[in-house]
Amino acid sequence: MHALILVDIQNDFMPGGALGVPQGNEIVPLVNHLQTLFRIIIATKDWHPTIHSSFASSYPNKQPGDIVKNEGLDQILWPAHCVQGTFGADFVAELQQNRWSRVFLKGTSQSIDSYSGFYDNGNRRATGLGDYLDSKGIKRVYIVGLATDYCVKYTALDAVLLGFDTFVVTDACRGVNLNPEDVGMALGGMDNAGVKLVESYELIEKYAADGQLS
Ligand code: VGL
Ligand code: ZN
Repeated sequence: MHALILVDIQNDFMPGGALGVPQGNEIVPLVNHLQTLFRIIIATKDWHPTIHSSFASSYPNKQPGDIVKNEGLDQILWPAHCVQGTFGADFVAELQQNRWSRVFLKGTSQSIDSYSGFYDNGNRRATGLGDYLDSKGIKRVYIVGLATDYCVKYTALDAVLLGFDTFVVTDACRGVNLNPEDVGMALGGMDNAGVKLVESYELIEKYAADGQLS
């Protein structure tokens, strides 16, 4: 069995949002099309408390982009984003949501961030996504969403570590690129770790030929 995982396709990650990902909006129609190829679709949602250790605004005299030590980990500081219950945290309205099996929340603990959809950045607490996939007999995951160089990357790396056959659909992702080479580095790192990088046309053609993706 295979599943499609939609990572953090939320208003604050759209251009103009609090943590706008350049061209992040462009993936939405493609992600909607890819959803039609899957029976099991799971979404992750960045869901932070108002004061969160990843927000520059939570510290005196810190700016987005600064790095602090938090619980022994390097934490990049971001503008406040995806605050629980706000419009910015909502899924993008154009995203089809009616066929999703489950939504997993991440970044909900004030004291530690969570880029991966599976675990927080200190690997301390699981979101439940891994157990859920196991309970459904999922062996292969296809990952799309935002952002390539953060949450997509760490979700994919954890998926490999957990033993899933892991694909990232590169044209259905966009990155932040704080540095212009970040997305390229993230893709290289995923490739090295055993993530399979594919483009959406490969899935669409395979589905048209076989009627299934596995
Ligand atoms: C993300 C930075 C902070 C992401 C979430 O979804 O990639 N990036 N929070
Ligand atoms: Zn976040």
